[in-house]
Amino acid sequence: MTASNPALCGAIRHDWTLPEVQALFALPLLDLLLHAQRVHREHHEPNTVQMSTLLSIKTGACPEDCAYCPQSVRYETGLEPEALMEVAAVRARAEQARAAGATRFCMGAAYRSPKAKDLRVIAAMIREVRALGMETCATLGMLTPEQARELKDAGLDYYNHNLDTSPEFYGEIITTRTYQERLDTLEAVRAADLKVCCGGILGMGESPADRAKLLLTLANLPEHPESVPINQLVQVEGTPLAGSAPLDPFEFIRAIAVARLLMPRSHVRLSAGRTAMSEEMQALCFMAGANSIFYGEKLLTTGNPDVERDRRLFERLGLRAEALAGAADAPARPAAGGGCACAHSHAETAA
Ligand code: SAM
Ligand code: DTB
Ligand code: SF4
Repeated sequence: MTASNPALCGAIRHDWTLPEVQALFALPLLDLLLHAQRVHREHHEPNTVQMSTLLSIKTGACPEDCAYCPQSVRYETGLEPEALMEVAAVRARAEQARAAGATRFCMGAAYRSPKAKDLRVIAAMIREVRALGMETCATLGMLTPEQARELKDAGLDYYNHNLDTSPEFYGEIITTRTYQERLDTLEAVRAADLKVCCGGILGMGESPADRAKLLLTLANLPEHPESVPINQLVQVEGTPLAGSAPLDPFEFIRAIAVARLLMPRSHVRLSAGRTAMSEEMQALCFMAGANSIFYGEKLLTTGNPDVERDRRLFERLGLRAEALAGAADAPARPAAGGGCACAHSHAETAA
C-alpha cells in the first residue's frame, strides 16, 4: 500500500469494506504507524492528549451478563455494590478531577437502563459538573430517545455506549441484550444531539477478523463517534473472561492505528488496561494516533495508573493535556486534509 491508496489518506468515509480494514491491519507495523501518525496530524494538534476522569456513581448488582464485567450480579467478584451516589459527593469528586487536570468527567452506572427517578438525580449531577466548567459524559446503559433528550437538557455533552466487539462475536460475551439494542441507543443519543463515545474491548478471545469488524462497524455508523475508547480487557477474578489468553501488544497497537485511519477526526482513547501496559507500549499507542486517556487512579471499579505516574510519562514523552475547545489556551485545530500527498479527493475531509 502506498500513500495513493484512499484507505491511507485521512478522508472521512462511511463506506469502508472488510477487505480494506483487514489490509490496514496487515501492513508492516511501522508503515501502519507512519500512516496513522500522518493522518493524525492532519486532523489533530500533535503531542496533545484529552484527559477524562471516570467515577462509578452506582456500582455493581447489574442484571446484565457481560462476560468481562466485575459489576454483573451473576459473577462472584467480591465487589461491594453501592447505591446511586449523592449529588454533592459527585460534585466534590469532579472538583478533585478538575484540580488534577481533567477536562471531562465521566459518570458510569451499572444499569441495564436507568429508571426515571435515578435519571432525575443524574441530571442534577450533570448540572453541577457542568457548572464547574468541565465537559460531562455519562454511561448508564440503554436509553430511550426521551431519556437521551432529558440528559441533553441537563447539559450532558457525551454519552458512552460501547459496541464492545464485532456483531458476530457479541453473542459469546453478552446474552442479555442484542447488538441491535446497542445500535438503537446510539441512534437515540445522536437524535438528542449528544456527542457519541463508542468503542470496544480487545483481548476477550475475539479473532483478528472480529477486531476488524468492530472497527468497521464503528467507522460505518452514519456519523463517526466523536470519541472512540479502545479498552484492553481488564481481567477480573470471578468473571468468565478471567484467564483469557492475553492479546499480543502489537495487535492492540495496530487496532489503535486502524481506528485512527478509519475515523480521522475522532478522539481515539487509550482506555482501560493501561496498568497492564508498559510505558513503551503506551507511547506506541500515542504514535498510532491515540489522543485521549482515562486519567486518575481508578477506572470504574479497577485500577488505572496514578496521576503522578501519568504526569511523569507525559513529561518524558513531551505530551501535554488538551485544553477545552474555546479555552483561552486552546490552540487552533490543524486544517483538515492538508499535508496528504495522495491523489484521492479530499472534498469530504474538509467538510
Ligand atoms: N452499564 C453500562 C453499559 O454497559 O453500557 C455502563 C457502564 S459499563 C461498565 C461501560 C463499559 O465499560 C462497557 O461497555 C465495557 O466496554 C467497559 N468495561 C467494563 N468492564 C471492563 C473490563 N473488565 N475491561 C475493559 N473494559 C470494561
Ligand atoms: C469505556 O470504554 N471504558 C470505561 C468507560 N468507557 C466507562 C470503563 C472501563 C471499565 C474497566 C473495568 C472497571 O473499572 O470496572
Ligand atoms: Fe452491567 Fe454495564 Fe457491566 Fe454489562 S458492562 S454488566 S451492562 S455494568
